[in-house]
Amino acid sequence: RMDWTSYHRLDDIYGYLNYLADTYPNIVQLIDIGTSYENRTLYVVHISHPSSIPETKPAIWIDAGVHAREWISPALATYIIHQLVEDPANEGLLLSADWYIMPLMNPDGYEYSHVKNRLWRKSRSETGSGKCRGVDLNRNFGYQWGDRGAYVDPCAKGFRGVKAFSEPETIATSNFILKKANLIKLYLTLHSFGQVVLIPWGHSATLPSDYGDLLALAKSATSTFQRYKYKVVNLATQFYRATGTSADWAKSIGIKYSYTVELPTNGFILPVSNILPVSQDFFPALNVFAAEVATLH
Ligand code: 0X9
Ligand code: ZN
Repeated sequence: RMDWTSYHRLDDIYGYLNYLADTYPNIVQLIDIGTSYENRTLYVVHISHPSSIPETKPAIWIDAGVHAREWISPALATYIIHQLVEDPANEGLLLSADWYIMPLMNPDGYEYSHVKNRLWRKSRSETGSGKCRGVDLNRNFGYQWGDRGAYVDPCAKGFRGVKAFSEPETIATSNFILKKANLIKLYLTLHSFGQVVLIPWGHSATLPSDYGDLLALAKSATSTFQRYKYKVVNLATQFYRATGTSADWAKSIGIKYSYTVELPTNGFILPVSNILPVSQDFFPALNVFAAEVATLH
């Protein structure tokens, strides 16, 4: 039904999500949370144990495909969905937590990167009369929006949009997360590239008061990796400052553990032979994350 030996088009990915929801209705719920600028459905896959009483467990949110060209990100997200749903060996992960996984936050940009411009980053919305399209969805979230590392120029790769949450993709995502905010204990956003786990804040060099907890959990999670070595660093002081990012917003609404993951290796165009190794290497970290959120409840 799906494989991790090639990068799939949006229709394939959405077909697979629908197949899972039809085949495993007691585990998978496919939630339509809105539509993109070009009217594509925005899906969140809710995965829970069949014996779970709804909305009682701590939840883990994972999003992917925020930036169109970072194809390894949705590929890993679909791999995680596959493992959680289709491999009974991972039942424990469903007992520890509920999972909300959004494999493609930016479906319009993803399709555009397949058919027109492989290195497209942003969404595809049109702003005013200018000829440049697209908003950087990772500069459009409504916390400390519109400051450092986020651009006013619609032609910039880091264009922040005309206001916070100006884009249908960021509004739909944030509204959904807000509805579940009391349950979601871990926010993970998958990007590429760099092999690094990034800890808030990204907008300012101040560290959150529980920075030590975030650092410890990230170190413990990345210690499961066998093949690729990841660093764990603070965004603003050890990476680069940026405002309006989804991970800062998630932290700001009270989700304790909020991380941006930059997947391997050293370019946006990652050969298909890497998809499975990157995914298999990453998956065991979820055991560490799930075990921690289970204690927060
Ligand atoms: O710039 C981004 O949005 C992310 N990197 S990427 O190459 N995937 O585009 C990193 C965002 C991390 N946040 C901050 N630096 N504040
Ligand atoms: Zn990115």
